[in-house]
Amino acid sequence: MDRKNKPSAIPVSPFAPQPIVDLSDNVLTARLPSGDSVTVYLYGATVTSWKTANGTEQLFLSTAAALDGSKPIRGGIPLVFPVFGPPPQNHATSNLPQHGFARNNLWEFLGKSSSESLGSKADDSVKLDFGLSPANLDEATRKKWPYEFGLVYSVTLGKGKLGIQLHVQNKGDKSFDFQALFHTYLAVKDISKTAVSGLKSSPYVDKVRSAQTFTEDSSSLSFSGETDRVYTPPTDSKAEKPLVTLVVTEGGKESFVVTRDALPDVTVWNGWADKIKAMGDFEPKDGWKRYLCIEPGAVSSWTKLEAGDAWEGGAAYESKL
Ligand code: TA6
Repeated sequence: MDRKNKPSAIPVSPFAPQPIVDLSDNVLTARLPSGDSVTVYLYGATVTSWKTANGTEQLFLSTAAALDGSKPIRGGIPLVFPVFGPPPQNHATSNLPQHGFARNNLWEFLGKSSSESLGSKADDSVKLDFGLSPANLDEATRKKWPYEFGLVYSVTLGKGKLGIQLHVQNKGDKSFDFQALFHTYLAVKDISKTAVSGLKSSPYVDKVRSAQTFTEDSSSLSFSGETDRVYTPPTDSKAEKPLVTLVVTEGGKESFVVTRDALPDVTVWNGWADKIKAMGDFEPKDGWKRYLCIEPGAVSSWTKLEAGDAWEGGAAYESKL
């Protein structure tokens, strides 16, 4: 039944402020009407900056990071694919560099889409898509990992939020195994006042203790030295919720909430003073005090992708600052 004097749909105002997206010199910047912004270098499709509406930088970027494509960018969100860490011997990835080739090759910008919002409400998010395939790799890299793959990486900037999603497609006629991880350098004011909750009861491989496996027994992990751990979901079903939501706090106050989808593992890393001193592209040298890597991934085993199949994994960071 048609009501009398039914209000007409609010037209989408052609003048509602829209996200601004700019690409020049292989650097993409996007800014919402709210002021939230993100910067992505097509080299490695590396997010190098994520700022919330008040202009606060949420990611750590070394001031000595190579931004000229000469080596992976130190900081922001480097992408790890198809192998995490130093590649194993006698494996299809053996000839690849540490953390694979996704972070040290030039991706393509595939386009943007924004969440149209009715009426005068400004667009409250914008999704940026980036692509990488063998066509983007040099011959030498293609020979080192000779598979027909297609990657689409989506970065979604929202109000106080950054979502990242990786879609992996096997476009060839033979299966391949891969690992994938987002190597996110979160900015913190002081690592000694920072803690992470949501890891309790989760097994972890501790690279600082000869890669032995332990079980996290604290509900809040704090930092007093080099930390390099790959956490996997709790095996005991009675344990706390599986490793889905992590909360980073600083001085007891929430700073980030990290959620993950189809990424069962998470690496927690801070190199501390000595490791960072030895990293030529990590500056300033006291910068170890102001970052914490929370790295969602699928890295504790290999994901096999059959010919023609696809896989997707994602994470979202919400700033509470
Ligand atoms: O994700 C942690 C880690 O594997 C650490 O062991 C450390 O090597 C870090 O990555 C940095 O690796 P990169 O190759 O970027 O120097």
